[in-house]
Amino acid sequence: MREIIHVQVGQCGNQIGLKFWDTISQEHGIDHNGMYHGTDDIQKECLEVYYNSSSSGKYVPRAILVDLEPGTMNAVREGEYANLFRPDNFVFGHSGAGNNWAKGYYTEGAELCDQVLDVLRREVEKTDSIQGFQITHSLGGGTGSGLGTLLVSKIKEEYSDRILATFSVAPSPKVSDTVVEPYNATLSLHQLVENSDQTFIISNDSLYDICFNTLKIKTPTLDNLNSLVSSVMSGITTCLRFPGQLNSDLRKLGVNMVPFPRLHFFTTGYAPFTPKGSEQFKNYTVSEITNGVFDSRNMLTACNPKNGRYLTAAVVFRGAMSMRDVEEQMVHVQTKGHDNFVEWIPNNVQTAVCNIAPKDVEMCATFVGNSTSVQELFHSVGSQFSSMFRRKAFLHWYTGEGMDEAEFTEAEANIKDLCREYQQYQDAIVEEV
Ligand SMILES: Nc1nc2c(ncn2[C@@H]2O[C@H](COP(=O)(O)OP(=O)(O)OP(=O)(O)O)[C@@H](O)[C@H]2O)c(=O)[nH]1
Ligand SMILES: [Mg+2]
Repeated sequence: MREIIHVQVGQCGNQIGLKFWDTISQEHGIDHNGMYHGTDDIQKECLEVYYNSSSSGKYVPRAILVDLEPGTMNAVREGEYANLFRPDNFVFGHSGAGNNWAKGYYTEGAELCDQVLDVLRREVEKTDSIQGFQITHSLGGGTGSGLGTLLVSKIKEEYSDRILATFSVAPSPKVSDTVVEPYNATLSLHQLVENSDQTFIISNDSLYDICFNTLKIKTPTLDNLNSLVSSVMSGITTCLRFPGQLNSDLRKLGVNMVPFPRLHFFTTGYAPFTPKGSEQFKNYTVSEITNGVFDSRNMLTACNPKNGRYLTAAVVFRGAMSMRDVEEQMVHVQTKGHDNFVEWIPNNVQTAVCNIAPKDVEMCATFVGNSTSVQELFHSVGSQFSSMFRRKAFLHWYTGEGMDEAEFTEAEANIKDLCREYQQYQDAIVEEV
């Protein structure tokens, strides 16, 4: 079996990680204690990808839960999933990283890192033929961003032939009021450019807007935002968890989605989003779902795909629907928006259909795009970074942890280069041969 080991780091990483396990456990018929009560054998077929099975019949997530403070872990241990996770896989410190990337990467986090890697190696030993790792974290805090990206680089070093994917939550002033988030996010992105193979970017800005504008939630909570994240994570991992053809492992997804190694930052999207209470009035068609998933209002990444071009994209449909219907609709959206796709990568949109719908919806689609418009998000974080860095504001918190100012300069330059690369491919046209 092609196993995946999941690592959730920091408060945000743990919250969205927990929601992910909640969602996929329900989809696979696994209860809070790890016991299978499914109704369809198909739920069981690929369980080993994300779960270890024990001789007692219990399914245990291949998950490691990490934080520099004990609070988040205690919440898990006292919550409804207290018995699901392996107790040895909770790794935590006591001090926190206080929103400081340098504490996560260089000092407090570096001290905890070996302990996490020990647990990780033990999990790897339990696998038969591991395909890779996935990490959930935020980019704006100290632990998930600092220790999270330290783990990314260590894992990449030790398991260089395996795929490393991250689900990375980008900060938004609407959701948080911590001033140094652009520093933490830029320093993290600098690491992810080099060491991650695939990064699914989820912006708190977009999550907030979807909750507020589309779902009509007046004061969205983190829990509301995280439900959207788990729908998308469940959608993206569908083909890894259920038998099927397309992108059925992380490597295939990477081969199809990443035309140049540094350009592995994916925008994500989902459809349908239905306000609570109006579900019973909706009867979606494949056409609505397909149009929805390409609509910029349904994107969970803070950039407008209309301002860029797709190098590649993939859509995973779920539910009972005809493949032919899906194919027709996909051709239709691509023809209609053909300027939005680079023409020098033929057939750059992949489609998968999984007949098993998620819980509570009859059909849905999840979108993954490698869009040059993602540079908008990098520009936005980068310009906030630069305006503070120019005046060396808050820098002492980082240099106080032993960090060199040069690393700030390098991170800033790397993100600017990345934007230039995206722009170059956005402008590229087919050349006559
Ligand atoms: N979507 C979402 N974002 C969150 C959540 N919790 C925190 N964030 C965002 O994550 C960033 C802060 O990072 P945290 O994950 O809280 O920080 P941490 O990794 O625990 O690091 P420190 O607490 O600084 O040691 C901010 O941008 C928050 O808006 C969550 O549950 N969901
Ligand atoms: Mg924290």
